[in-house]
Amino acid sequence: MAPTLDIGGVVIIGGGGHAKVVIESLRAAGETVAAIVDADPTPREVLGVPVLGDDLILPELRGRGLSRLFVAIGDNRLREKLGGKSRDLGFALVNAIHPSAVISPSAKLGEGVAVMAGVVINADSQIGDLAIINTGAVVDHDCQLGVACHLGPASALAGGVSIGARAFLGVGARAIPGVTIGADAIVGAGGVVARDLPDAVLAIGVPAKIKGDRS
Ligand code: JB2
Repeated sequence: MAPTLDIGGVVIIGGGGHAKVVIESLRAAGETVAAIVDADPTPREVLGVPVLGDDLILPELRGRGLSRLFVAIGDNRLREKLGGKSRDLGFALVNAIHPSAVISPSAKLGEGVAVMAGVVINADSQIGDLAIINTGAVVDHDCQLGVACHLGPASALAGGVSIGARAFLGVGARAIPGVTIGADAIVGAGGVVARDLPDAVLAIGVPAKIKGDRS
């Protein structure tokens, strides 16, 4: 365990690729990142942030006064689970919002949300807790995004789109106005959702067609 920790700094869960982008977004927003916990507790640094151990050290970190945390895990279900566990331990889930993102003042963001560089979120859209709005994604007006969903880089939602919990849109995927994408659905890279998708399906192509059932 490092001898000194910035107790105002953010604890990051996960030390992989997603964590790198999150760390740089937090720093760009003026935050300090104090420590990482990772399932692989091998002592190391990720972008200069020490990996202090695995999730078992979270209570100790909380006891040392660290109270702000971000779950930087790309897997939607695991991120949702770890977000709940962190709250149970008394951590507050902070948002990681890159300063280059343009977010409407009427949009509402939950907690533990990642909004990466170049994102646009327009009027009256609502983003659920632990969602990832990845680099360059666009969320037009009046969209509703569920808990722990993930919009991949350069994906785009037209106005009034609803996305269920833990759904994932791959890089460059798009959705036309007003469609609903069910919970746990996956839209493959570049896919265009032109009609509603039920829960837990895999849809690919232009227009996106259902190719699998994930339930
Ligand atoms: O339960 C866990 C756990 N499970 C895996 N607790 C903690 N504390 N850490 C966990 N991990 C760790 O998450 C792994 O040991 C690994 O270090 C990290 C996942 O790293 P990886 O680079 O494989 O995935 P990622 O989640 O950082 O990034 C994925 O999602 C992003 C959104 C990738 O698909 C990226 O390409 C994508 N941009």
